[in-house]
Amino acid sequence: MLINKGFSPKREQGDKSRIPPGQYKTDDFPVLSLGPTPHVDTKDWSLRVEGLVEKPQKWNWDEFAKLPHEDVVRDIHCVTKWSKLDSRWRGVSLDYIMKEVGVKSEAKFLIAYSDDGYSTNIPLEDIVGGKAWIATSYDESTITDEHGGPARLLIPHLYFWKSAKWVAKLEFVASDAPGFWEVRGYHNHGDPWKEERYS
Ligand SMILES: Nc1nc2c(c(=O)[nH]1)N[C@H]1C(S)=C(S)[C@@H](COP(=O)(O)O)O[C@H]1N2
Ligand SMILES: [Mo]
Repeated sequence: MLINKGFSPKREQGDKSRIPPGQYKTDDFPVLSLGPTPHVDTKDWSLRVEGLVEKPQKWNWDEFAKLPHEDVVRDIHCVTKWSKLDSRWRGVSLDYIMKEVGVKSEAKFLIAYSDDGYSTNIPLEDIVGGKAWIATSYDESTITDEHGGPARLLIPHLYFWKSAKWVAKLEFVASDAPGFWEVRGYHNHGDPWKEERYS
């Protein structure tokens, strides 16, 4: 039997209040991908930011590494019902990226595109104000291929399918356009506290 050194009744109570309805707590980090895991080398990776922006940008890995990174510790929640508390990431905030490119006032949604053909849509109010990052590290190491390395979107307050792995392009648009899972019956928004699982 495993003895959890950190166990205390109080702590367990606190954890419970952090698990959204219908979810269970796991200490694993399950992998959920559409297809085979791509390997995206840092020398081939870039992030393009375009659409309704004043100054479209394309950062390669070395350029992106120079942008201000923040440490982020957040709970994450997958629609397949696992929740993982205090996951530790490092990344560049979408607030910073949006300021750099000058997102126009007509823009209302972000569509994120990945190297495996995946996409997902997020309203801007869910990415501004310290809610979303382009993560380049997990648990103090580089992000592994299966978890979306070298860089993935991280939007911890929404179900984890919104956190696009192997992210390659961010497009700011005026009208919403459902992404890969959203056209296949997943909820358009995906708030775990409201159990916005399927539409
Ligand atoms: N590019 C891409 N991003 C993706 C996926 C995918 O298949 N491709 N799967 C999504 C789904 S459904 C989930 S639950 C999470 C899983 O992330 P993980 O494998 O790191 O746990 O990634 C999301 N991001
Ligand atoms: Mo998922």
